[in-house]
Amino acid sequence: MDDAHITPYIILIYAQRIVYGRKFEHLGNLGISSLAAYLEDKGFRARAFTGITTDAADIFESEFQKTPVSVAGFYCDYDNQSCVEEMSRYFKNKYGVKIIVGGPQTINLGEDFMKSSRCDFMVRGDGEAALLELMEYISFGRGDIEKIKGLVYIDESGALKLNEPREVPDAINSYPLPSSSFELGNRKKYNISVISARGCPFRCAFCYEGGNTKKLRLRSIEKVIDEIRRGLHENPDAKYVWFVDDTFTLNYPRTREFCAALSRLRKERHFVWFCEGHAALLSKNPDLVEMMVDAGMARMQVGMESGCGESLESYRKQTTPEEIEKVVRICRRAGLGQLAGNFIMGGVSETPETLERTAAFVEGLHDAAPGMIDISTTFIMPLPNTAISKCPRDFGITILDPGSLTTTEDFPVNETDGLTRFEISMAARKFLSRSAARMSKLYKNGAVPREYVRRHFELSHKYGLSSTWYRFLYSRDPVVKQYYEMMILSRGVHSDGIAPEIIESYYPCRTFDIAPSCGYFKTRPVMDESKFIGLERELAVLCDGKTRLGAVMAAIRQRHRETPGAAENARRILKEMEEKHLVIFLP
Ligand code: B12
Ligand code: SF4
Repeated sequence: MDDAHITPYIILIYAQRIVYGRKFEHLGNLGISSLAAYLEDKGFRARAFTGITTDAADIFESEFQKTPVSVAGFYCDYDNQSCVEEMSRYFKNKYGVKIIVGGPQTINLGEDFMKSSRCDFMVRGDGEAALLELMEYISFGRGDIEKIKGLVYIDESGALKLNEPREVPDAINSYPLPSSSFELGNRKKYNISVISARGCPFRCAFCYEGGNTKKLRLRSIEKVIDEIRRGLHENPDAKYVWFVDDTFTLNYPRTREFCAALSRLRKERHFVWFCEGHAALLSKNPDLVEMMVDAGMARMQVGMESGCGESLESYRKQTTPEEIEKVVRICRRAGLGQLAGNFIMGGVSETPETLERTAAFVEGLHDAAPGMIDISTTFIMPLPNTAISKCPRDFGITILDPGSLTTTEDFPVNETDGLTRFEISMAARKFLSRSAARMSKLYKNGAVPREYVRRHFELSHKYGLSSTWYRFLYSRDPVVKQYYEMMILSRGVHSDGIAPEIIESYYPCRTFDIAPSCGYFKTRPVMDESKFIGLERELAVLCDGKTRLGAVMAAIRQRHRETPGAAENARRILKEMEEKHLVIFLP
């Protein structure tokens, strides 16, 4: 085929390095998949790839061998900047393609990055229109490079050119829907990410959006629902929709309308969803949380950041510890499965005293809603244009590694006037251990309702949503694990949920290995003479999941016909075993 007839082809890449302590978090990158859909709609060939660096290099190579690729585009954020720099250089040297770098971190990149990465262009801000104009220019020589807004490049004289910035586009509703058909890699998707609005009206001092977003732009609910429907259709294994909006709950009437639309869609195809909420708004609208839970919200994240009111104020978080606590109680009442809360370690004027207050605050949150809250920590990231990166001293912070080259999320890049980097790093570890100790105590004391334990097993098994409660407590207890897995996978039930007239037709089934040497958890009985005795031992053997309760009881009555009350005793013991998760009833 004549070159003139070959459709220009761009591969857009979001690549992460896999470093110590990190697993690849597969959440499709909407930035590049939206761009791929946009360019395809305009007649270009465009594909998006999200994955680890080595896979990205292999995919590019294999595509390049099949079809001439003229452009490689990279998504660049704070974290993958150095890998974009290297990949860009490598691709340029090996394939000679044009290289374009976009994504949030580009506003911080200039001449040094362009020269070392050998990239040809950088695009700042929303990329749709700029990338289209640039592709037209690169592929067909159309347009004027100096007039492409938001573009950064090095001109023929070797000088860095910063074109006029592009206005934030409002017309996001007219963008075509992203589609898996424009993605490379053939990976099965278990979740779908969707954005229902771009931008955030808040101005939090540590957050990229807080420093850079100019305005909130809402997409039509109809369009978002169409996108989810398409995503679910294209990915039959996906059961979890992740709204990546900065704050999903900003507009009360819209959120309400959204919930109604999501409930309707869930009747066509079952799924659960996640979103980010703002504590100030949620604390004033408890009914909103109820509506969201009813519409399938299984997990929500609320930016908690600190347990100290004055720190939240310095962060301009526009919320208080009291409001956060109120939201926790609201979520509990509404029956939310998982509430994620993130806390900044080594943030504004952090000292051992502020850390202590935040740790005590978290314990209080766990007490208010045992089994519901997933706590995580983060360090300060000097993201471009944020209040903290511009004036760290105003926050009692000193940035020691602005390029983030000495951290992989285990170590901060800053110190505070009260804490060194090592102290902050250790403080995060201690903070999480203390939260875990409180979780463990609540669990062992029976404060976590069984329904919550069951729900966390269900969220993990059916939707891939494993909470810290599930990972570090429930699933580590072999008996509990077996019990709830049988509940979820084999429709096992607790006898309280069975009508008395039919209970004898159910099959009681033990949830542990009968071998004496199996060596259970310290708290769990092993099947030897000393620990499992009398009727309990007999029941453990009889409850094999193959014999109906009626027959089990008949056997007990027969064996103990000389002992008055043996059957009642056996029923009581069976109930106790059930409470210890040692027996479950199967239909
Ligand atoms: C979903 C999400 C994630 C997901 C998926 C990653 C992703 N980027 O999609 C996960 C959970 C993996 C993630 C992780 C991280 N994230 Co994140 N994440 C987001 C979030 C909430 C949504 C992203 C999104 O879909 N946006 C919507 C799309 C349409 O916009 P966009 O991505 O910006 O893309 C547009 C432009 O940037 C541009 N563009 C993008 N790529 C390209 C490429 C080319 C060639 C061109 C021309 C243009 C272009 O055009 C796109 C369309 O208009 C954003 C916040 C936000 N509102 O964007 C934070 C955000 C991107 N994350 C951020 C950060 C800091 C991180 C972490 C470093 C946090 C951490 N410590 O773990 C990690 C880094 C990765 C890692 N270590 O795994 C920061 C980035 C700031 C920065 N300067 O880099 C943001 C902005 C959050 C914030 N407010 O601070 N994140
Ligand atoms: S932390 Fe959340 S609420 Fe604050 S500016 Fe960032 S996205 Fe908006």
